[in-house]
Amino acid sequence: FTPRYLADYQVSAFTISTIDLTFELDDTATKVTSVMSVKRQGSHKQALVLDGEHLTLLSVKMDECLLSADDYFLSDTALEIPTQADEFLLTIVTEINPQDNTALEGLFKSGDAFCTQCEAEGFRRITYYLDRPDVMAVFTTKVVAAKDKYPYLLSNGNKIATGELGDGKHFVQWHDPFPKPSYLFALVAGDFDLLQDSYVTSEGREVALEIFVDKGNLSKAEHAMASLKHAMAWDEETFSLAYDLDIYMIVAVDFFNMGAMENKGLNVFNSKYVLADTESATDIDYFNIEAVIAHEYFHNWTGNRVTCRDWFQLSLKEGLTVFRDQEFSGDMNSKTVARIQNVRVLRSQQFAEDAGPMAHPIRPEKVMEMNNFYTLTVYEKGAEVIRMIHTLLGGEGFAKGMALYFERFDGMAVTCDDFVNAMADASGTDLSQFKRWYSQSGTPHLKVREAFDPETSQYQLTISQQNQAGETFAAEDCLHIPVKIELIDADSGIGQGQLLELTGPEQTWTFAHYQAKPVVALLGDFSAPVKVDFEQTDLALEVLMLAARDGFCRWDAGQKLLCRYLHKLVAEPDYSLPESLITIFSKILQADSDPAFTAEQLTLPAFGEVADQIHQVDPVALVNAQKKLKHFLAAGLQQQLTACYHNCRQKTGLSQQQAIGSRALKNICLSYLAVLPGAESLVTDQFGNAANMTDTLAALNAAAFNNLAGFDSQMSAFESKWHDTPLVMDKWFTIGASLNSADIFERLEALLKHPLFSIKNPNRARSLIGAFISANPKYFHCQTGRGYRFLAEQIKRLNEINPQVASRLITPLIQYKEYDLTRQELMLEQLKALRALPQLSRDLLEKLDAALN
Ligand code: B3K
Ligand code: ZN
Repeated sequence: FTPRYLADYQVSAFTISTIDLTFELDDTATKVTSVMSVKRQGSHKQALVLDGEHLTLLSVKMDECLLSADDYFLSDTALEIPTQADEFLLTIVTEINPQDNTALEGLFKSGDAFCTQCEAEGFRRITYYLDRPDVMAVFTTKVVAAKDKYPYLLSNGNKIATGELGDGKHFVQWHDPFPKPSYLFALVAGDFDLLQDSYVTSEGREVALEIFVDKGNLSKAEHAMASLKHAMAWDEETFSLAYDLDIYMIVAVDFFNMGAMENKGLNVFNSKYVLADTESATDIDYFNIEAVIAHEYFHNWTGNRVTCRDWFQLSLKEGLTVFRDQEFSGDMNSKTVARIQNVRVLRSQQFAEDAGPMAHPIRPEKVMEMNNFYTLTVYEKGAEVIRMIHTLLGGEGFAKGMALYFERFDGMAVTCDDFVNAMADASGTDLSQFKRWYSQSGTPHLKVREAFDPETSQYQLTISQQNQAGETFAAEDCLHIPVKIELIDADSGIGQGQLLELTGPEQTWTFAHYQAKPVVALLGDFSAPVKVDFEQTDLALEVLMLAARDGFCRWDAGQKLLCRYLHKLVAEPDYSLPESLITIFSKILQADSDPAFTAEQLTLPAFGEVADQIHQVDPVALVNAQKKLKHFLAAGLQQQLTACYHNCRQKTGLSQQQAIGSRALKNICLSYLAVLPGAESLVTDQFGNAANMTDTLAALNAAAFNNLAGFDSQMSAFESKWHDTPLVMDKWFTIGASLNSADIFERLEALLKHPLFSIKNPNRARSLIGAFISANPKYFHCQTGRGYRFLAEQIKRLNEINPQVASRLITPLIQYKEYDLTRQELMLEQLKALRALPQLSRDLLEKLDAALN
């Protein structure tokens, strides 16, 4: 396996303008015939080298001439055809085995259905091709299969022919008029229930909307359909982008490596992001479905109409599309709460990635396995970079930039630079320094100082920028950082907002006419993906928690206060927490805020977020600190939490949005109350009377977290009720794996042997293994190293079954440097053992080498 470098990019030696595919579907021997018009690009005499993996080559024909094995070179990864011809028709027949394809890349079976996943480099597992995003062809696809088992045969674009064949077989042929890279190709065949609707675009095009789900799940697709229509309207209103084909299809499948895939006109989705009803899905599931449906839809313009020149440019489509889906979610729900969720993901996961051995810029420079770069950095930090452009240019300037981007590049495969240039040119803003964000890795720090002079009534704010190691950036490395601030007058409590642009190593801003030192709210709306080193007093943070106009800053001040005491408790487990914490959170509970927002304020910072802030943290000391803080707040606020809990429970006549907020607040109250002695009955009562999955899971989680006596019987009741509903059983496995109980390892073994567990199903594997490593830090990090051994064993199994899933799950091990030396050694032991495995996948190899070198 050799790495590839961005610096080595070269235009493809050949291009393909049309491809005509025929699939004769069969579980173990699907025959794929591909007829391509190939053309040499530029004046050179290089051979044609097509990518191909896990393929059986049946025949190759150039124009009318059948090639013999002497006419080409075949390897495990390529088919090389030496030729002098400049333009020819190439016909290739391959055979593939979808049934044995447990990696779920290329053509595979999900239950009884056939489906594909081609991004990033899966098309080469279907046929020999120039499998790179800058080769864009017009696809025509004919699918042939048995009619009784596969009544629906789908591919990209518009249906152009159907027909009956002998032997009970039928065919459907599709044509996609938009030239596209192979990663956007899709095929689905199966028997489904179909939810149909339609949408008339702002351009007057009537679009058929079709969602295909497993039989019996039709009513669970309504929310996805509504979300799709909202997304279509939002993109027309916000960016004047309308849909461009006559049909938009979504298929939900149970076996899928990630969330969903934006194939042109035929999205394939993990059923987790399609299916929902209130009985079986939580409020968070509903939110996520809306977001992912929108994300894939938005890709039709940002990704499909304008795509990436090469995979190093992945953030061109992903950072931008995540930014778009975040804005959409903010408009459809509470903007502040949605923003808080984004920041939690960054701080609890992306910061750790950026500090770990796989740290990379949002535009990586070196890649061994592309699937390893669908990361929080490329997606979430990438979205933050786009958001900063939006902040610097303003909404209108940004919209102009988008318009120019499509005017220049529609139908092309381009780079991140092309995007930023369009933004700069359309708005007349110099973004040359800003572009450094695309090459920078590691989370930057802002070091902040303030000074107040009562004589002159001047307040001064000094901000310097530093790299991850705490060194001030050299002038030539300085980033262009938008810093939104708000100065709150100490007397009136009134705030003044402003946007500062930090471009040098250190800058000072002076503000006049302050009678007393104002309190500064920094990084409003989290205006840059940075860490802030700024020692504000508890008192200042309390002022911000109540008075900052910026909702993010109100929330953030509370989180900062809580982090401060978590740090103290980690250093000194007997530290006695101040009553002032109770006073301020009591005020938060009394404040007349949006309940969803109050719930966020009451939520303690995540384990991963605090772990990232403490050098070589003892993870169990952190778990204990979290527990102690939770207890302290629960005991001090018991009366208010109880009143708030019952108040939320009794509320009636709420809108859907209000009901969601009220449930969030109720359930955070429950999570506090459940840590107190005698809370058992509250949890049991909620479990017994819950009218929706959000409340059921909140009760079960409280029981698991506190290892309450009723846990096992509740879990059995839940299992009997839901054992036929896979997505709900995923939740059951997740809760089972997060139980706070010393016999957890025996329980994990039992869960692995449960008849419904299958490591071949990514959702199921993640729901058990992924949940244990992220939701059960106390036992995952236990001193004996058993948690690490458990994970390493599962990764070893997955290495051969599904390298992509294995590679995601290894994350906490490769980030071993976050933890104390004892844990580091235990984790290293597992990493070394994994590195020694025979048949190590490219995915794991890349990460293990990064971690061990
Ligand atoms: N583009 C896909 C992700 C493909 C992942 C390949 N390993 C989904 C998305 O970002 O919309
Ligand atoms: Zn995407």
